[in-house]
Amino acid sequence: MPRNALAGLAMLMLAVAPATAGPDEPVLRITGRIADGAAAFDLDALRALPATTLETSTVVTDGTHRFTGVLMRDFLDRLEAQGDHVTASALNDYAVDIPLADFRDYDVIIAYRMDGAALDRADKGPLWIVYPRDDHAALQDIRYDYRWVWQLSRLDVR
Ligand SMILES: Nc1nc2c(c(=O)[nH]1)N[C@H]1C(S)=C(S)[C@@H](COP(=O)(O)O)O[C@H]1N2
Ligand SMILES: [Mo]
Repeated sequence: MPRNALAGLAMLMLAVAPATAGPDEPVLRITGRIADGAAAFDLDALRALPATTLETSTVVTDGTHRFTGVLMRDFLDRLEAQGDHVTASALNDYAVDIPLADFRDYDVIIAYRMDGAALDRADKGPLWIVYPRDDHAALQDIRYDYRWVWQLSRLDVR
């Protein structure tokens, strides 16, 4: 294939792939009651924040896994979030309200890595809200299972 045809093909592929987040695509948008009204993070920006690792079982995987991500409490503090709950929404249009109290009471993370590998969009990624389920009996409950939003894409602070 001629060189300019290849270049054209590459441009076309970029143009028709809006659903695939590139390195600089925002993966998480935050709206509502935060200091600046709205914020967006790409994966590199999230990875640049202080990281927390936790090991836990989940209701949708076998055994325990090591999750790495940002502590939700610190993340929302950084954005000067105020309010009562956040509505967490996902790429598959799933949405659930999570009381902000969860993040004070528990070390909940926005995970971007599991067992050392980036979370794949086809497998709960690129972001997954992960609770330290194995550390607290109270978290081993369906009420909290709903809040483990995988394919997380938006937090609306209310
Ligand atoms: N993005 C997304 N996250 C989600 C859900 C969903 O449908 N989409 N289901 C929730 C529910 S109801 C539960 S019990 C857990 C596990 O759901 P699963 O078994 O469908 O993976 O994930 C939660 N997180
Ligand atoms: Mo569920």
